[in-house]
Amino acid sequence: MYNNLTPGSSYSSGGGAIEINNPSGNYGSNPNHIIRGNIIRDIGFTSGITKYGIRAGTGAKVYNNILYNINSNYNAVQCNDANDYPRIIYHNTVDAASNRAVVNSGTTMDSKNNIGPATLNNLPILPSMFLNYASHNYRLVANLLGLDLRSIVPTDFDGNPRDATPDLGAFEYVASGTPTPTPTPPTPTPTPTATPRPTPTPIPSPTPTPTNCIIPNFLGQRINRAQTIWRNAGFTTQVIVRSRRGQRISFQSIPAGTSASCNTTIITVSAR
Ligand SMILES: [Ca+2]
Repeated sequence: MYNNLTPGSSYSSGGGAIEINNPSGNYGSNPNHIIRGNIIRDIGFTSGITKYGIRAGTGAKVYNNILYNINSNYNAVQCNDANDYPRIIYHNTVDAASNRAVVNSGTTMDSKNNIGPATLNNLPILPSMFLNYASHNYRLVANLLGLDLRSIVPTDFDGNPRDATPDLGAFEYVASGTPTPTPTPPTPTPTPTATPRPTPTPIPSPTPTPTNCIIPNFLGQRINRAQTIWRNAGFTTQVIVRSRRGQRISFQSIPAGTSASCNTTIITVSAR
């Protein structure tokens, strides 16, 4: 029995909205009933009547079913009646208190990869597991790793294949939809560029600036002062003096006011 929507009903008191009866234990071999891909919801309370979501009264595989809004007086999945054949309860999403999600009463039950029960290989339900818990969209927002039961449950409620790491509940997590944003790689710290060491500019040897001095006026000066006058003007060379009898200089070989090298200029003065 599969792909049914079963709101608010029950076979009878002690039965389920989906009911596997076991009339007098008459099965000669495991009937292996299959209950998959159903939505069972909105089972209300009726005083004096027991109503389950799914009741497995004999051998059955119950998987990829969704159950919610089952009145808190009732168990969502109930395994009871004769302990004849195993009840395989895999990959159901049971939105109910964990102690009422999948309940076994004296049968050989194998319960794994269900969301709902707080038992080994199952997980109690949390609203944060789902795309929209409030509106009963129980598709997963992330992987919810379970056991690999693909030999029995190869696909999920939507028909998507169970991957190599099957997820708990009726839905395999499918990462289509909104892609996980690729984290922006951190901006690499730039390798500091080596500051080139400046090539030292060679300090030019100073070109000796020829120092010039101004030729002084010797005319009318005493001949014996010629060297002093020359030196006072800044020249370092020796004045050539030609004197006859006169005491006063009447001739100089370079006119006064001429600019000339202080260190190399040779001047001749004479008196008559
Ligand atoms: Ca998976």
